[in-house]
Amino acid sequence: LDLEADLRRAINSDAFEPHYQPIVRMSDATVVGSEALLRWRHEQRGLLAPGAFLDVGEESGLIEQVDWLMYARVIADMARSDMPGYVAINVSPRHFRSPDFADRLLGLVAAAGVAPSRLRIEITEVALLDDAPRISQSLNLLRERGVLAQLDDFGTGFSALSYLHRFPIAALKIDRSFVADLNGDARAESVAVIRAIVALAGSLGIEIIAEGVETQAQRERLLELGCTYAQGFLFGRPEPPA
Ligand code: G
Ligand code: G
Ligand code: MN
Ligand code: NA
Repeated sequence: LDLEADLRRAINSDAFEPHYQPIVRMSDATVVGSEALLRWRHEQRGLLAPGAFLDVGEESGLIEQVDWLMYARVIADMARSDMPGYVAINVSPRHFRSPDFADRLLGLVAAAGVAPSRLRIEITEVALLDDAPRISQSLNLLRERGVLAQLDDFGTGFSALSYLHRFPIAALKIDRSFVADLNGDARAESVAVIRAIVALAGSLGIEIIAEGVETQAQRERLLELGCTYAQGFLFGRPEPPA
């Protein structure tokens, strides 16, 4: 079982497809956008989520090619159908090592006739640690053209607050581990972390998206805590574009 060899073959046969999960305004469940989530249609093993192959993709560097195939599919879906709001793609930190990442992405969007403001990118804090000047250059160029960035899995990494004014970040996605703790007897630490993130984001004009919202009780608690947007099984699972 050689996953790297399988991944190489899958790249040649373009065996990747996006699924989409809605992002909603929690107060009235209006869909404001979606996140595009990578799936691999593996010949023997069926449909694989990134957890099954992301490590191999990152270590081998193959994730860059996979991502470009994925982005082309997403942008084709956006051109073909009127998906509500924005679509957020996940961007591996590796991409910021290429100085032409932003131009290449903007080129795909322009060629498809898709408005750049319909696209967002999701990055993790790891990306921001790498090479700050180059990354802020890419993020600034994308923002100038209308492609906003959201910071994924926020609260789990270094969460250096200095990122937030050094880089143009439009939204923070609160990691689902904090949301999972918001039950009847919510753990005080998770509530404190969410409160702090909400206060910080509010003062910087950054949107908050809570991830992994599964219950009505979590939704109500998050609204009380001042979170505006959410993603999770309560509102919708990742689904093929149709
Ligand atoms: O849907 P799932 O739980 O398998 O997604 C797990 C993680 O995989 C996501 O949180 C995201 O960070 C990563 N991921 C999803 N889609 C993509 C993609 O298109 N490219 C990259 N590089 N990572 C992705
Ligand atoms: O990029 P990111 O790591 O945020 O990817 C989101 C992942 O979380 C996807 O793989 C998706 O399948 C998963 N997910 C989305 N909503 C929920 C949820 O409500 N609960 C749980 N446990 N996982 C979720
Ligand atoms: Mn994401
Ligand atoms: Na996330």
